[in-house]
Amino acid sequence: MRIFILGVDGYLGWPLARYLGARGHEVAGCDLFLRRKWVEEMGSQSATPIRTMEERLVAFKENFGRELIFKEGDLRDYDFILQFFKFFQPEAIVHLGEVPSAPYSMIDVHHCVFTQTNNIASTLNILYAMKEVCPQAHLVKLGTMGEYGTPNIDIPEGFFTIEYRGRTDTLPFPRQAGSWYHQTKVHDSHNIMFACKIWGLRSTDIMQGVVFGTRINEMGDGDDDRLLTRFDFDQCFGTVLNRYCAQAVIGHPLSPYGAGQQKRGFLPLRDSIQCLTIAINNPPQEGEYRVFNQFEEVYSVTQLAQKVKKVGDEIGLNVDISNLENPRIEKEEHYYNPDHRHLLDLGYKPTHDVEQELRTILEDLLKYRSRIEEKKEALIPDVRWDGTRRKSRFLTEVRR
Ligand code: USQ
Repeated sequence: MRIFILGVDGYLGWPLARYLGARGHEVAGCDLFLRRKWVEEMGSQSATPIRTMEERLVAFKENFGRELIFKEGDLRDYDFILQFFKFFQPEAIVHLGEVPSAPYSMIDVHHCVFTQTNNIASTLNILYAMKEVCPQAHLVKLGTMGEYGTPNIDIPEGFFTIEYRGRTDTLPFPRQAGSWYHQTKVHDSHNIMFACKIWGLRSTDIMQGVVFGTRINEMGDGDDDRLLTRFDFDQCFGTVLNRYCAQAVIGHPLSPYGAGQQKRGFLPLRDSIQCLTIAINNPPQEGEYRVFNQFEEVYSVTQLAQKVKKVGDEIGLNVDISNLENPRIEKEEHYYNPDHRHLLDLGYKPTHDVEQELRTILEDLLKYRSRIEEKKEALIPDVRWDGTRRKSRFLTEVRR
């Protein structure tokens, strides 16, 4: 299949390209390398020493015996997307090319407006380019479980049937996002659903939980360092469990925020790549907009801190947990019960052994301990949802 990955230089994009390349697919991708710049703006770096795209492309060819067709470009530039689609004629398009960080979007008005315009405009450009060039292609769009928020009822996969004043309909489940970033994904979902309805496009909107991990099940892992994906731990681009692992290897206490009973769906990186591939291999019908809730299991952030402590202590790290004042405005104790059947029905085999996964991450990160140590200040969270405090470095202009 000809598969186009938008955001191919990222945490998910790069391993997905490898996974698909190793399975004989023709892969093309684009990126503007903004993630590298944003992490630098946060005073941080990837714990894993990632290579330049030039080096990655050489390693890709050597490992998988085929080229990854790559172009640097901006998804806000309609003509760039249009020309690349015309050239490559994709059958599946995986859109991972958005700002992925809630805290980054909450820094100030500039970061908020940048996140919203970047994410929403990119998706609209992709939808229009699909309509013009490849209306039969399948858009796999990365959304987030955070679109739903934390309602006091079960969460279905996208839609639910509701009776109101004696009448019944199947409607999108209410979205109650918890950051400007999460709101962008809500807006994208509405725009994609509308494009499917009016133009007959087909799309899978992935409500993904929080991803963690350093590896996927693929050749090159551990053997060829040039194929490593990034691993962020700073307050904006490090997800909670990855941050815990980075904290554990440098002897920094793990940092559940507030009461620490916030629950989320979590999944290892290898499961995320497996699930995206399942979605690609099972496209929806023409005009169909469908939603997959993509996670392995629900945990509270305290349960996960305890798991990291257990595994860390077993390998001699002597891990402490120290709850921090919560910089976010969010429920710290709540009901959380989202469905996640669609991917299992299509053959998703979850990695249930989270502790083994954590052991692998910690062992991988121990090799790069000095890189985390060097940027450990970036672990400290001071982007607050109420906007009251921020370090002077965030006053710099948003990098574009
Ligand atoms: N948290 C802590 N301690 C930390 C960092 C975070 O307790 O050191 C808490 C947060 O307050 C939150 C939870 O952990 O309650 C998750 O935070 P996170 O930073 O891991 O994840 P989030 O901001 O929700 O965003 C991440 C990804 C985003 C994706 C989302 C999926 O960055 O791209 O959309 O996970 S979900 O959380 O299901 O919406």
